[in-house]
Amino acid sequence: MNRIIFTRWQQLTAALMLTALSTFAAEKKLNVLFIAIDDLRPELGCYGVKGIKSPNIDALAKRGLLFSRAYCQQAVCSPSRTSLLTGRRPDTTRIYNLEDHFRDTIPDVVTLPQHFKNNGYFCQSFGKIYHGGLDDPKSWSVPGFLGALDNVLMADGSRRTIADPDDLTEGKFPFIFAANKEASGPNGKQKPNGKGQKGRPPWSAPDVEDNELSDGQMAEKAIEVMQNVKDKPFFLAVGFHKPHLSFDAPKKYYDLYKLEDMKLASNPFPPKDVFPPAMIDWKELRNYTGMPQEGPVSDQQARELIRGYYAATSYMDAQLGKVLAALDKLGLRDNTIIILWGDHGWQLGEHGMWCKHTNYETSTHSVLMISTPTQKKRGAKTDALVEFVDIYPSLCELAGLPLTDGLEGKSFVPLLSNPKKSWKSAAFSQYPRGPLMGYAMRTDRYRYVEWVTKEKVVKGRELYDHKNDADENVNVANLPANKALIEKLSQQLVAGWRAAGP
Ligand SMILES: [Ca+2]
Repeated sequence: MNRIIFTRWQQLTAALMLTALSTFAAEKKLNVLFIAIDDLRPELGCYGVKGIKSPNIDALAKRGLLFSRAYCQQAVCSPSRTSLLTGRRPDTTRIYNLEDHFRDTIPDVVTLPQHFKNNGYFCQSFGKIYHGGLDDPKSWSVPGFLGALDNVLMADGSRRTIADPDDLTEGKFPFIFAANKEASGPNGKQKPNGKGQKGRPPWSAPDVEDNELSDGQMAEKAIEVMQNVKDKPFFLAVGFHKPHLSFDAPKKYYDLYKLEDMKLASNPFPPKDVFPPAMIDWKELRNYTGMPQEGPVSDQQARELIRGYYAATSYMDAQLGKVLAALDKLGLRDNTIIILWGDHGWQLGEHGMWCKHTNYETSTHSVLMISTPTQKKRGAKTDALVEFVDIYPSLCELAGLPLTDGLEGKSFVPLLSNPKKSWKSAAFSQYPRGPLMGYAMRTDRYRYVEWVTKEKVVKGRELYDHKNDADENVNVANLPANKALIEKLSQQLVAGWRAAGP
């Protein structure tokens, strides 16, 4: 009898505590600081990379959970961001390019920030959250701060405003180009050849202050708004442009790195037995002045590009540090969820390729970490396979918001308390190439890709065994010995994310 009373008392206490907790959640909503970083691959100290200086991201990882195996759903800006922000995969958003808008394909979708806005949050974006020119006013409480290069210092000391970094041409901004030529040294390897469509080099190291380039300005604006809205629940989305091309960063960040220390990729060749459509000719980089129109970059250029990527990353990291310091100074850390993600990976010369746009590990594997006020384990790492579509339901759970309909990811919140928990059996990405769609699946051990027609006829397969071949240098899909394995993986790929758990 006593035991029954005791059990009931326990149940009652638990119920009361739950009510108290949910009342607390309702009264004291957790803020969200949502940090998007353009083209950031896991080339960071906290991911075990030596030589790159990313102290602020590393410090955030120490205060949160780092996802060592997070995958984007399509390795290019707008499809990846649209998928993440709507919680749906590209075959549902039907956004596979940089032109179409999801309001035309899935007009009534409730985006992640829109859902927070509908639940009483102040939502604003800074810089690139949706891809340039494809913003979504319904997502925000007020228009975003999009003046990416507002107020740029000119060589004559005057200031100019431009809306789009792609307008950054030598004619309009000679000081950046002059600094670049100077930094290139007497060999003039970076001298413009006049062929680049954008008319600017892929990197520059102007001797300017942080806030004379766009990410510095964005950090200042985000801090200013954070101060103004600190007393209401907020969802602030800060989208840093770097390390996206062109790698423009103040000279002091270039001074952190020596060109001769930059390590070239060990595999500057296509995978053995590759299915050719899997590869790209990295036109995005070739468009920049001084880059070859065909064939590989020189070793000197490769080192300059890697140094540029590192310098741009360190510059962005320093701006992020200012935003996080402001959050601390305002006493908001204890009431704010911080999530940081890169929108996809980047090839730094692996397989002889640059930029993104592939289904390889180098393109689909990106950065993800989260730090919440309540998490018990800090500085932990999880090897669980997670996908960017998981971010939407995870933030809902952490903030105590209901899930919206149609989400195609799974909240990874259980991993915060148990990073070793058994999780998804696979992560899925895809990339269109001409008439084909490449469907990629990353399991614990394998990367398996099928290239299919509209009618789902398989035209090519790739299989990389990460146990023996972490760099994906040998496609073993066509080996007779792997026939049964291919059959099994193909079934798993076709069964898709719904069957992958957890
Ligand atoms: Ca991007």
